[in-house]
Amino acid sequence: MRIRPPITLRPPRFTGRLHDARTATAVGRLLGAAIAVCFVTGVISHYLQRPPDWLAGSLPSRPYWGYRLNQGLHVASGIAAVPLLLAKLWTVYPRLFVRPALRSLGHALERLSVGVLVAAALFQLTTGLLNTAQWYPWPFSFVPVHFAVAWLLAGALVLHIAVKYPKIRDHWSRRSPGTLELPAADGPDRRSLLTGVVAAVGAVTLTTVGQSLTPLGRLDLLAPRHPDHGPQHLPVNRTAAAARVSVPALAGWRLTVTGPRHYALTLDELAALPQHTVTLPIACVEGWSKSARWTGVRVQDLVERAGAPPGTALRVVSLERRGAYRVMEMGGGYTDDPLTLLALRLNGEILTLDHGYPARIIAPNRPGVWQTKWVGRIEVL
Ligand SMILES: Nc1nc2c(c(=O)[nH]1)N[C@H]1C(S)=C(S)[C@@H](COP(=O)(O)O)O[C@H]1N2
Ligand SMILES: [Mo]
Repeated sequence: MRIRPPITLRPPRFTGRLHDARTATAVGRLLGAAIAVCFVTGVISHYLQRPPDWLAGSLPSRPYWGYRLNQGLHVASGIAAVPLLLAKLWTVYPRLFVRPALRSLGHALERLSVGVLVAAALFQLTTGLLNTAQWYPWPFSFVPVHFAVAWLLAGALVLHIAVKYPKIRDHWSRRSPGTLELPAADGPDRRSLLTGVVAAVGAVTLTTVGQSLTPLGRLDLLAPRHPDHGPQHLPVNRTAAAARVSVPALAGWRLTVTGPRHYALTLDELAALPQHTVTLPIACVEGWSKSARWTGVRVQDLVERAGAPPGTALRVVSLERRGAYRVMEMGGGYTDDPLTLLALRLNGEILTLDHGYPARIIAPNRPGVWQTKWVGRIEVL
C-alpha cells in the first residue's frame, strides 16, 4: 500500500493590476456613491411610509412628485449597485487568501468588519431586488429588516472607508504614486474593466428604469413591472381578487365618515359633490411609478363636512377584510392639500375594481401603499 504525500495547500498568488488598490478604489467609489444614494433615499422612503408619531403630522405633501423621484432613485441606485458590488468583490477577493489570515487583533477586527460589510451589502441588494418582484422567500418581515440592515451596512461602510482612507487617498486619482507602474504586457487593462463595469451599470439601468421613468418605458425589458401594463393603463399591485373584494360584496356600499358630525354617502351622492381632477402618480414602494388623472371629491371637503378643523389627521379603512394596507393614517399636511382626493375615476373612467372601485385615496408625495383602495370608512382623528 502506498501512502500518498499530504497535499500542501498553497494560497494562490495574484499579481494582476485588476486586483490592486487602484482598481479597488476606482470601482469602490462608484459603488460607494450608489450605496450612499440608496441609503439616503431608503431612509427618506421609510419615514414617508412609516413615520414615528412625532413626525406623522408634519410630513410634507409637496413636491407632489417627491416620493416618486425618491423611490425611483432608490431602486435604480440599488440595481446599479449589483454589477458594481460584483465587480468590487471580484477585484478584492484575493484578500481572502492573505496569509497569515489574522496578524493582530486590529487585523482581525478589520477583517470582521469587512465580513459584516459584504454580508450586509449582499443581503440588502438581494432582498431589495426580490422585493421589486414582490417575492418574499424568507420568514421575516421585509421592511423592518431591510431598514435595520441598511444602518448596519452604512456603519460598516463608514468604518471601511475610514480604515482604508490612506489607501483610498493614495489611489484616488490616476496620477497617484501607487499607479505609476507601466501596464502589464499581458492581461486586460484597468480601463477596459472599468468600461465594462460602467457599461453593465448602464445596461441594467436602462432596461429597468422605465418602470418609474416612464419616458423610457419602452426600454423597460427587465423590470418586473411595465408602467403601461394593467387595467386603465395602470399596473395593479394587489388585485381585488387577492383582497377578496367583489362586486356583490359592494352592494349597498356607502362611504361612512365619522367625526364631530357623522354622515354616510352613497356613490351617487359622492358623485354629486363638487368633483376635482388632479394628475398624480402611484409610486409603489416596490419600485414602479405611473402618473394618472384622478377625479373625485377633495378629502378637505369631506373633512370639513364632518365638522373637523383644517389640519385634521384621518384614519381610512378599506373594505378589504385583511391585509397589511387595509387601514391607513394620514397626517394633516395631506388632508389639507387640495390635491388629496377620494377618487371615483381614473383617466376619465369609473375606477375598475382592481384600482379600488367604488372609491380610493390618491394623495401627493405619498408611497403607493398608502393610496388606499376600496375605501369604506374615513375617521376624523
Ligand atoms: N386596500 C388596499 N389598498 C391598497 C393596497 C392594498 O393592498 N389594499 N395596495 C397599495 C399599493 S402597494 C399600491 S402600489 C397601490 C397600487 O394601486 P393600483 O393597483 O391602483 O395601481 O395601491 C395601494 N392601495
Ligand atoms: Mo405598492
